[in-house]
Amino acid sequence: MMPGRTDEADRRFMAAAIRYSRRHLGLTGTNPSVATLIVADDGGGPAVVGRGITSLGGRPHAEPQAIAEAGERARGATAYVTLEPCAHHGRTPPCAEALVTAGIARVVGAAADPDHRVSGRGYAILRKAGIEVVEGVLADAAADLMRGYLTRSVKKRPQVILKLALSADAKIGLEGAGQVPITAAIARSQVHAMRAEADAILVGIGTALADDPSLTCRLPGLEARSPVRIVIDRKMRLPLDSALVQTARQVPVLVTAAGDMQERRGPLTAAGVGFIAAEVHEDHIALPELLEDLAERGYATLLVEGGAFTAEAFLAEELVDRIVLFTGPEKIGPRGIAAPVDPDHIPAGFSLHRQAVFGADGYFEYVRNG
Ligand code: AOF
Ligand code: ZN
Repeated sequence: MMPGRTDEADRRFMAAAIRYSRRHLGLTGTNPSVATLIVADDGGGPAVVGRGITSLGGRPHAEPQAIAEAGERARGATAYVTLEPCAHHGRTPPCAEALVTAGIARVVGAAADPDHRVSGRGYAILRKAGIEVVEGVLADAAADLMRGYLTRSVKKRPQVILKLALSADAKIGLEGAGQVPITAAIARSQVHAMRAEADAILVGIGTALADDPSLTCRLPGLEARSPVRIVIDRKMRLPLDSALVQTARQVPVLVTAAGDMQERRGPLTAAGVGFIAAEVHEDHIALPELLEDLAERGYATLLVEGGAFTAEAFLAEELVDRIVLFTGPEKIGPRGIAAPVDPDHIPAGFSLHRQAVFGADGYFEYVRNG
């Protein structure tokens, strides 16, 4: 086979594996959602004979499932793995060893694994057993979907995605007007899909009071994928009759609890709300410490949905990894609340990563460089 053709086929199967890995985003706990495709050529051209994806909650891993499906056809086949196969004995035996035992001849990997128990050891086990290993195929695309896992592993905080909806004149709402519709149904369903893929959603108390949002995923069939909802609430002002509190028994709500506000906990606790003991710096909840706490709780991706004050605070402390802006076609006017960031004013250090159009609405996604 021509070398060029092999590369092309490798990229094609890896792209399919990466697309497949997206399916369990937000469902694998502290594990990344990894996919494995086993591809064999029984004479009729290469074909997928086994598929695996990290299970709900994080285990079993992807590889043993793909191997089980492939059965004997795994012998001599190529395995496409979106993350370096693990090398450690956890609750499951190392996936690298499982690939060796199954008789896989060739492993094509995408992202490297920073987990100190893996980090190069997985590939080393494979090579030692005589398996041909190609590393780093579509590594950036795979890492893009695992950014939560990678950020939590390396920085000990969740990946922070800042999402805002902007009017045509770069406003995010109107003082005292509650929720102002900015985008139409397609863009809104994209927001709900982002919620499903996140581990936690956060808003400031200003937004909770002004908009009374419920912050759940309401895509038909995906309602159960609503992640935990967090409110930064220095003075614990979240009303008992708010949509968040009223739904706290269906989808968890956590309120940042500063030490001097203990007396407000009782009624919220009775309503099913939980608390995060938070540090206060200069009368504001300290964000780096809060993020550290969220990472310890196992949250790998945090979706920050506003408002302006909260968005500015995360941006000012350089705690935002990704900015997603939805833009609507109508203007809100001079009385509107100015957006802290808009497509013409993106902070230094971010690059445009993806752009799309949903009807009359726009979608702009920026990622922090490096
Ligand atoms: C794989 N395949 O599908 C996933 C991997 O706690 P454990 O034993 O499940 O190990 C967690 C680590 O396993 C995690 O930090 C990452 O290094 C790796 N995830 N590895 O071979 C998979 N999800
Ligand atoms: Zn594994």
